[in-house]
Amino acid sequence: MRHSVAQPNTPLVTGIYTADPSAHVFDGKIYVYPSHDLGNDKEDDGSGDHFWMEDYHVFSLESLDAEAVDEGEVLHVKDVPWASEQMWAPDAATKNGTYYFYFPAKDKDGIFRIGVAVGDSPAGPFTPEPDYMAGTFTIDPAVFVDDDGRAYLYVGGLWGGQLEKWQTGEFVDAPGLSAGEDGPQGDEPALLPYAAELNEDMVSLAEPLRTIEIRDENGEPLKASDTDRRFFEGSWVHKFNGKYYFSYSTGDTHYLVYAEGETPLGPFTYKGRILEPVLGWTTHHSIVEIDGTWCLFYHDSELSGGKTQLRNIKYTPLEIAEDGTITTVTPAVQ
Ligand code: FUB
Repeated sequence: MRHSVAQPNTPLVTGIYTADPSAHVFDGKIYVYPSHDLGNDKEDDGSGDHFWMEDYHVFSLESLDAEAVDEGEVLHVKDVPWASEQMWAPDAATKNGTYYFYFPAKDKDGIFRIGVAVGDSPAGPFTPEPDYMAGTFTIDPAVFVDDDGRAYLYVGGLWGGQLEKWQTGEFVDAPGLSAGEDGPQGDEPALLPYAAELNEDMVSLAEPLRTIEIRDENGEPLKASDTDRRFFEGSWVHKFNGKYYFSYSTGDTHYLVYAEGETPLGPFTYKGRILEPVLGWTTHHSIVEIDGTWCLFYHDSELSGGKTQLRNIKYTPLEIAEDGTITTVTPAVQ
C-alpha cells in the first residue's frame, strides 16, 4: 500500500481513497480513523447511496511531517452481525487501556445505527459488539472524553443520514420526497444533532439520545432556511480554555462551522466558520491538538479530480485565539 509523507493541505494517503478523518493522539502517536471510499456509479440524488464503503483502515503517524502508515483493515462489514452496508464516518476513543471504534452502518432494515468495536491497540483490529448500540440511530458518531473521564457520543446527519425520518421519535420513511423536503422548512427550527453520555463501559448509552441545541446570536434556534449555519452532519467536539466547541458541516452549503458552549451537551451558540468549501460536495473533519499545534483534519476530492464519492484526507494547522475564535481556513484546492 502506498502512503505519503504528511504535509499540510496535501493528501495524507494516496494508495486508497479516504474521507471523514477522526484524528487522535493515543500513546503519544497520531492515529487517524477515516472512512474508506470505494465509490460506485450511482447518481448523487441526495440519498448518499453513492458513498460506498465496506471496511475501515487506520493510519498512524509518528509526527505531523512523518509518513502516514496504513495499519491495515481493522473492521469489515461482513464481520458485523447486525450491519448490511455503508460503513460511513467513524471515530475512536480510549479508556483504561482499551480502544473503542465507533462506526455507523445500515442495519438489515436499511436504518442507520451506530456500532462499536473493541480492541487492545489504537491500530486495531477491533472486534464488533454483536448488536448496534441500543437506542442509536443516524450517522457520523463522534466521541468526546472530557477531562473528568466522562464520555459523550454525538451523532446526526440530514438527507442520507436519515435525521428527517426520526422527527416523531420513531423511524418514519417518506418515500417519494427528495433530499431535505421531509424536514422543517423556512423559519421553522432546523433539525438538530443528538448526543448522550456513554456508560463507563464505553459501549452503551447512559441515557437516551437527546438533541443538542444550536442557537444564533440572539439565543434563538437556528432556522431551517439558515443553510449557511444550520447543522447538517459531521459532529465534532473539542475543549479549549475550559469551553466546549461543537463543530459540524453545513452539508449543502459546504462549510465547516462551530458553536461554543459551557457544557459538553450544550446549549451551543453559533460562533463562526472554520473551513470554506473544498473540492467535492462533502467536507467532514476533526480538530485535535498535536504537540501544541491545533490541527484541522478534513477531506476533499483532489486525488479523484473532484469525484465526491472518492475523497482523500488532509490536515492543516488551525489558528485559535485565546477566546476560542478560530481563524477561517481557505483550502488550497477548491
Ligand atoms: O462518508 C459518508 C458521509 O459523507 C459521511 O458520513 C458524511 O459526514 C459525509 O462526509
